[in-house]
Amino acid sequence: MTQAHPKTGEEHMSYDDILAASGLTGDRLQGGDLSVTTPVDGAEIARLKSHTREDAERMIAAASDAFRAWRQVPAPRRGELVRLLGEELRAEKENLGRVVSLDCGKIYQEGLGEVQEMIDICDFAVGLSRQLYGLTIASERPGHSMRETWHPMGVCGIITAFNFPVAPWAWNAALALVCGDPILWKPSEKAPLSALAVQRICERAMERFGDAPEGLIQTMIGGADLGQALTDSRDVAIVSATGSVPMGRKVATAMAGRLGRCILELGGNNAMIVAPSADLEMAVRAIVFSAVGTAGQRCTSLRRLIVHEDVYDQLVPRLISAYEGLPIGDPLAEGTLVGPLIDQAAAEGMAAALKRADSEGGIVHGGGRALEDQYPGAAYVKPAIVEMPGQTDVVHEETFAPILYVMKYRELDDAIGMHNAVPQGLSSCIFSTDVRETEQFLSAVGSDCGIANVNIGPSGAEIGGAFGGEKDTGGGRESGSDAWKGYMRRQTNTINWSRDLPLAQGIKFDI
Ligand code: UN1
Repeated sequence: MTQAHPKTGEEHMSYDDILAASGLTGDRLQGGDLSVTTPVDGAEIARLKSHTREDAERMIAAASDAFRAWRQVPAPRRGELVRLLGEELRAEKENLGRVVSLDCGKIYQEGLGEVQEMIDICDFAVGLSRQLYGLTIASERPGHSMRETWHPMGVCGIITAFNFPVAPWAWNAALALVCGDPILWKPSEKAPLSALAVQRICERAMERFGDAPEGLIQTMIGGADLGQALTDSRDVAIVSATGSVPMGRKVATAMAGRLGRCILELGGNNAMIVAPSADLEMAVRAIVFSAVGTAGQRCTSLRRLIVHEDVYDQLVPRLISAYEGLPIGDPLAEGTLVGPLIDQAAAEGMAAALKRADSEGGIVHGGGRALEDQYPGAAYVKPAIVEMPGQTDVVHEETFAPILYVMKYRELDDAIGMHNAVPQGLSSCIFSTDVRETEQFLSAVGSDCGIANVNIGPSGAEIGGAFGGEKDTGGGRESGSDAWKGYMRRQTNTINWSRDLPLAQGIKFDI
């Protein structure tokens, strides 16, 4: 089964070979209840056996046992496991990148980028394993010291989405492992093969490591009931979930019910403000990458463009013509920039949003299905630009598809007002060469998002910064900076090294 690129006719590896190169072969892929199709052409590429709720309970118990051992392993030694994982990922970058592309339909270049994010966070976490720093704090009492210590927290459940089937797992996994927490992964049932490939890579790293406890790194395949097993169990200290706002609300509600900790990275409705002083050449490139990259299926995808009226007529026609030349097609073939949507429901969601935009006064450029004859079972679409008369209802929603709503502004304060008037708060950016404008955008009265950029698009964040956002995005932070603190428990210690017992706040209590 080889595939040819629609323009170049070039052929690439068969699906079976792609899976086999990552060790995914044989019985494991056959005879199960979960049909896995590739968005590339809609073909079934595996039938996996789903884990049951009982399996999930067993895995949680194994992870709890692993915790009792892993928390005692010195953090730099835990870092060694993550270092080996990074090495294995480097060796498997191309193979895994291809599986990611086949599994979720993103172009191979972006599949590679995702694996690179995994490698980067492993490197980051290895360094971190020697830097899980606490504080020393001045005590108000003579002969006393105070400090703050960070301890492993417990089992970390990781729920991930189809659009980034491996990198968000790695942001959580690499940190959790060095922090002393076993991990239990529930990948999207729409893209489970990447997770199986990663689990194999982890097993190799653990084998080389030597004495990793059984149950330290596990993956369970199946639907929402498995996610529920994680949120229901008091033995899962942390649940980190990436996905839709409704899914996040369910996780948050269940975790709140048992006062567990959750880290949420949910939807975005990310905007760019293009100011009159912007470098439009750069802006066009940034807009196209962030609006059509991953076929508009990133949580960080650019969805709203707020353009100053003085540059609107220069910018928008250039975008429309750039969109017309975009190579849409097989994501595994070289030269493709826009792969398929994940499934038919996603294409229907896009069509419905465009219809609503039209009825709300929008002028739609592009949109509609592509390559239907060649791939009748897949969901290829033409990315759309929609000129809107204002920020209408449909623009407030995140439609997981390549739709870019374009609106005009005159005053920066109004543009920032529009920018912040949506329920989501993940990523944002401004294109401007005026430092007053850019600093205002980054200030307390500027963007209300977790990520705010200047002269780059909203997507494609590096792993060194904390990743996440406010409002409906869920408030969690993953990846770099001090996000590791979300995977540990903080302990305040007061040590009396005097021969007296003074009480804090000067309280007298003589017996
Ligand atoms: C996601 O879409 O869930 O910033 C993650 C980015 C990538 C991660 C996206 N580094 O676009």
